Amino acid sequence: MKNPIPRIAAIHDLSGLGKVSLTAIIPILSTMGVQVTPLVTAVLSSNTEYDGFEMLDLTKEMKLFLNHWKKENIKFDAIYSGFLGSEQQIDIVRDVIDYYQNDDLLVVVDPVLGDDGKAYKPMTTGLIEQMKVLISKANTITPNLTELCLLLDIPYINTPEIGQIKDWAFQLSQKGPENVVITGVQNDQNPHLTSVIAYTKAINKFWRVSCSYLPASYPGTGDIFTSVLIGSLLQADSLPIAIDRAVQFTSQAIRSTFARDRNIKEGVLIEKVLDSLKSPAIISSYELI
Ligand code: PXL
Repeated sequence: MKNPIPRIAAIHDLSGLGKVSLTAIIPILSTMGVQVTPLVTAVLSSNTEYDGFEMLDLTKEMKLFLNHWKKENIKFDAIYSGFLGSEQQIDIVRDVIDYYQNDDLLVVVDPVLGDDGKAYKPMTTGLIEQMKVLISKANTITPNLTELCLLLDIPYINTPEIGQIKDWAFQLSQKGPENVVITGVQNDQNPHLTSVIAYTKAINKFWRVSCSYLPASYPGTGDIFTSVLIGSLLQADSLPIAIDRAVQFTSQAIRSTFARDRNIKEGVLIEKVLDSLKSPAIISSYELI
């Protein structure tokens, strides 16, 4: 039977201090009318930006929890994975995708591997190789430029030309995903703008959504962006409109936080702007490129 409201399996960690992963994903998707069923990868005292955080790894429990789910007759409309700490966890995500596969399943993989040209410390070569396999099972992926370069085995360039980025997006789509959404692209013509560049394979079209750039980098904004993107796709918005809503919401959340004297590690104040997600998409600044 069809779910009365869309249900998503969210495979992410739960961090106490600092708004990232499930503490951002659950309120955003609930506000957008989506039921989140978490498969928790780890529990942390805070996000990893804080010194001295404590962490409980749940890889072993994830397998047990998934075995329990398999005994219940549930159907997912979407699966969403983010930061994964080991090759074993990536294997489990592949198992979740294979088990719940159906013609309408939306599979979104945020291939969290690095930023600013560098892989994050815990990322091993093996984990990057496994992530390349995982993205082949996704409909939609949301890498930043660093992650795109790691997935394509190419050297990192900070501000590539738009033609180059389009070519890379196309190359990633050839590995499997229908939609490739590249986040945090600096505009090569205007340093005051930051853009998301995307490619939809089925209609062979490239999109750009831009917003003004603020000089601050908060943890969790990638999770916020991808959650709104998914909520919008599950409301049957087109990809460029879903990106537009995600860019607008993330930018509003950053703006609601930016002018305050607050520790950056705490992330952004999504509760200030959550209600804006209840309105349908307002059009819209996407461009066909
Ligand atoms: O995706 C952001 C994120 C998720 N999980 C943990 C993090 C962060 C960012 O800092 O520390 C534990």
